Amino acid sequence: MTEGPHAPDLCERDTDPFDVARAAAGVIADRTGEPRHDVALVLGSGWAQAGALVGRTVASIDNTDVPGFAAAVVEGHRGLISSVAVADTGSRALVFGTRTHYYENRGVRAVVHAVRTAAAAGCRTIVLTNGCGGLRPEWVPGTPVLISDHINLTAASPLEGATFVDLTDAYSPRLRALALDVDPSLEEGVYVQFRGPHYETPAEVRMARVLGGDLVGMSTSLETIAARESSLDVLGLCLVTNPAAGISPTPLEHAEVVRAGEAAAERSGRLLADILVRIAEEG
Ligand code: 8IG
Repeated sequence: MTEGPHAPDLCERDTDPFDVARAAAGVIADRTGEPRHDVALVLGSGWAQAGALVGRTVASIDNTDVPGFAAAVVEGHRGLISSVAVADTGSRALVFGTRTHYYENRGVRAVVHAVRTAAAAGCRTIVLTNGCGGLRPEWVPGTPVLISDHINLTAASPLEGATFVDLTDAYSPRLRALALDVDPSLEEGVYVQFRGPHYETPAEVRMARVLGGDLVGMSTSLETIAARESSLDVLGLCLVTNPAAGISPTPLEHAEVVRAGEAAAERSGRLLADILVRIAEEG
């Protein structure tokens, strides 16, 4: 990789995405003054406020200054990569304020670039958060749910060539136990990644249920696959922001969802902060 930060060519067939990730990690190290980070955090819909509670932000870099990253497209997402000191643990978190979704058509490499950059920056653990639809009626908007496993319905993979990665326990049982220790009332569920960007039909939601799903969304699964390829331990955290299509008898009002998300921000923020402290303490 000799290209500058504005010409990463992540999509070029001849480009090694891991070279771009190493270049990105180099820029992050230079710009944050931190040669290595310990844990990575990807903030999905509904988690931005929660992310602010994680610790003291030491440095923030615009995505567009880092090789392979593009500006955020989803409104309400910030295209910032931040270096955050986790409480007084001495642990440094690399916080991605936004993600690239598969439906953006930038290619799967772009979708998992943050994950590979986190690994290249020294992270051993990644916390992937998202906003999603819930398949269980009791999960009212604002309910945080741990991902226990996933079903990838994108028909895509971030792995290229004959790269066989085991996905048994892809969502670290150790980290799930740690999260449950922080908050014993947390629920767990199977996350189903659809391609999007449209939401599901009620028939597709019923299908997801039959398949064993509990949550529907448009992210996370492909990132988890890439994280396992790079030997990162994964914790997946969903914020149910709406009942999936056809689950609620009445169409949900957007204002209600927003209120529920705001009401949940304090709980999800504290949860995230406490989990990162425990990860810092226990590795
Ligand atoms: I926020 O109901 C959010 N993201 N696929 N379905 C899918 N993605 C989502 C949903 C949902 N809610």
